[in-house]
Amino acid sequence: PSRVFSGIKPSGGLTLGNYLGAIQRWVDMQEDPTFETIFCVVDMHAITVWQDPADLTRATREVAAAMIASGIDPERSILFNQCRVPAHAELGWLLSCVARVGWMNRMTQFKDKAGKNTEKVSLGLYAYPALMAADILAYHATHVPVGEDQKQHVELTRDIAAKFNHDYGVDFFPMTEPVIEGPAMRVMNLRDGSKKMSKSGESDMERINMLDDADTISKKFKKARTDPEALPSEMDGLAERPEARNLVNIYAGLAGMSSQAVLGEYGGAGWGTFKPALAELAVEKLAPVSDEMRRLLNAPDEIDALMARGAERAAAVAEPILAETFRIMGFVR
Ligand code: AQP
Repeated sequence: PSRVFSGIKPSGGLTLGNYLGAIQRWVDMQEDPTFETIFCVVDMHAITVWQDPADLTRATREVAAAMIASGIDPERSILFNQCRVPAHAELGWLLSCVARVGWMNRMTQFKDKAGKNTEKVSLGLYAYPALMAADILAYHATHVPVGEDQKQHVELTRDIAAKFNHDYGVDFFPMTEPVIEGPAMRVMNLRDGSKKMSKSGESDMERINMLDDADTISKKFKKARTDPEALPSEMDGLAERPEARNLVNIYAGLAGMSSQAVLGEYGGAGWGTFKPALAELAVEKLAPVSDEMRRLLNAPDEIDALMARGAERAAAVAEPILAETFRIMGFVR
């Protein structure tokens, strides 16, 4: 069967980018009977940049709550947090010894996140794509739904799998496919259409958080950067207008329609019409999810118990794959 693995870092409050680019699509995959689905709160990735311990604890539960509130069913899918399954860290080390430094040097996300400061960031930030490869390959996952920004890391996972198979003369790790689709595969920053919407971006005004209330959502869309032009009726008209395109794509992602269909409805409309409509749609979609998240977060013990059960199921899949990896490499255990 096809096996899906994906994860989210608990590195802050979740954004509309995480929701549209990841969680919403995971729910669709869970509903597809051809897929077995495994979703992980990748807490060990979060600490590649400093996390206050209390924030990490809170964000870990928030990510789990967001998944459950959005429709991830912890019975049908395997839902857990990464640190509970040691196979991730163990396979991460093995695969760090397969990955090449030259490959890591090409990772654009590292360059974006480290900026000019490459000497001062953690070694983990640099090495983390090898841990991500382990997350995926520990389950022999065949499909990884991700946003555009993560495509390069899934391609790296394939390179690592191929080199392992080649070096040890086996056909063991699968060639995992990234699954990237939909209008919201890259949700951009509301203040700068050339940057992606991120949990850890500087200003809260540049992102919609899943837990924002209706007033905050309206205010953020109202203040979102745009241009003075009305909306065109064709997508071509948005080619040089990144901020406008982003808002149209967000609308499309929330409404479950194509961006072209959104322009079919709103072509010719000004921002005074479109922004309030977008805010209303976002509130309509997010309010039930955030209400349920708040309810779940009032019972952290229940969330923890669910993740612990998920971790047992995850370990049952990953442990034999890890054991076989050690065996292939010649370890005496
Ligand atoms: N802006 C986005 N548009 C579409 N998809 C996005 N994703 C993240 N941002 C967007 C997708 O969400 C999943 C989980 O991402 P992550 O939390 O593991 O890491 P990230 O991509 O680094 O997310 P952030 O929000 O930018 O976090 P910080 O600021 O802490 O680094 C992935 O599938 C990702 O593609």
